[in-house]
Amino acid sequence: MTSSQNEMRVVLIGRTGNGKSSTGNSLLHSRSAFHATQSGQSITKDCKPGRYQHTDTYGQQKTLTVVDTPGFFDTNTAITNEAVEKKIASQIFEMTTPGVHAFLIITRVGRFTPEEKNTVDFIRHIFGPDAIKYCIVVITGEDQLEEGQNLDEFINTSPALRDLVQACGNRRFGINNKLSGQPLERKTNQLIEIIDRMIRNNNGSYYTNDEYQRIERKRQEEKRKKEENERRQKKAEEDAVVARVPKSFLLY
Ligand SMILES: Nc1nc2c(ncn2[C@@H]2O[C@H](COP(=O)(O)OP(=O)(O)O)[C@@H](O)[C@H]2O)c(=O)[nH]1
Ligand SMILES: [Mg+2]
Repeated sequence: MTSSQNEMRVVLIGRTGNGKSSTGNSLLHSRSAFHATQSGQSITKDCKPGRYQHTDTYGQQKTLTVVDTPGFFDTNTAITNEAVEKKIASQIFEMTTPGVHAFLIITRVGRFTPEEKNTVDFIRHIFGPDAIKYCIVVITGEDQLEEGQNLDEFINTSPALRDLVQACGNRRFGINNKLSGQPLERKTNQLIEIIDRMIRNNNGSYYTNDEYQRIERKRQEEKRKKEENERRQKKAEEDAVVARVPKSFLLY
């Protein structure tokens, strides 16, 4: 098993207030890894990673990295500006190198707006056309579904949401982040299983592109230079010790 199979890197994307930070906390078994807020205001303009050691039903461990993002796709805010978009994209690249296993498009029961359908275009624009194969629509506020309504019935009430789910290969998941303990754990385990299944359908691999490969090459080059410097420094120190030893000693 390669180390990449022991890792799962997930990015949360969606409008502010849709439940990104809450879903991130649920996945990380934490209440405070990310700051969730009632106000619907975007708190930070930076991405943030969180980590959790996940054990699956077979006892296999993997490091789950979740990257929370600011409201990438908020309308009418400065965040949609090209420069900010680029900055957030570069943070996502840095935090998920060498690639992303899953983009979770977070939407919310009762809050879905038709413009959110454009999220897939943003993802294509930033990450490339194939990134869509790594997307799952996660609908938070499952507790707010109407009495007797299931998730698919809810999805079918909005043609735009149905289109979004279809664009994501019908991969969708409902979650209530207000749950806690075992019921919440069952939910997050199900979500991780869906991600695992998607990874298997994507030839067991994560999404990567030229930008990731450039960052990875840069990292490898920096690592090589650091090791080379350490080697040089060690050699210089050893030479200095030898130089300090009286010559007569070295003869014997
Ligand atoms: N009822 C309910 N509220 C939720 C759920 N998920 C998130 N929230 C609430 O929705 C609000 C916005 O959530 P937050 O995670 O900050 O959204 P973000 O802006 O996308 O990061 C907070 O008050 C959360 O407590 C959910 O599944 N059910
Ligand atoms: Mg948030």
